[in-house]
Amino acid sequence: MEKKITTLVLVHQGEKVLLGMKKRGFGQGRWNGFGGKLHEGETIEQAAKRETFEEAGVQVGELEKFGVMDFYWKNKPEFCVEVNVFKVRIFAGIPTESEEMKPQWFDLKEIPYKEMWQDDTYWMPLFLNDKKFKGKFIFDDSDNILEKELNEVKEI
Ligand code: 6OG
Repeated sequence: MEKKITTLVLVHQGEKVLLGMKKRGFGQGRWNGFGGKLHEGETIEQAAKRETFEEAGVQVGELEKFGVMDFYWKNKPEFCVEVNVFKVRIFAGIPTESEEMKPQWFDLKEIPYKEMWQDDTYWMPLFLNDKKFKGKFIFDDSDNILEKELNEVKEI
């Protein structure tokens, strides 16, 4: 099994959430939080902060871990992406476009789910209501969900 460990950071302040349009690579053309793979020797938290700075130009304060999910693709059974989801409420700097991401604030009532990964539709409402979760999703070739498992948990 080839497991890719990744991070995902969403800045959530009151009625707004900061998302970025992914301009290249995995998930291109979708709005998402900021994040990516770990560099050698990094903890998950260090990688989460570094990626958010590289992709959106903001320095984040405390990271709160909200979820862990495993993603699989039916035609690639030996491959898994683990996404560690963090919430950030405080940051320094001005969200700035990078080569990888174009950041934009969204009102919680206007989250662009149609232009996001399908799994976001399920876990984002929990996340925005401060609920923690664990999940597993299986996708087809076109990134449509074939199977899902998502549970609210007390502790991650
Ligand atoms: P790079 O491999 O480009 O980082 N990611 C996902 N995010 C959501 N919301 N749903 C998924 O469902 C995802 N799969 C991966 C993790 C990839 C970034 O995309 C996230 C990373 O932040 C399949 O470095």
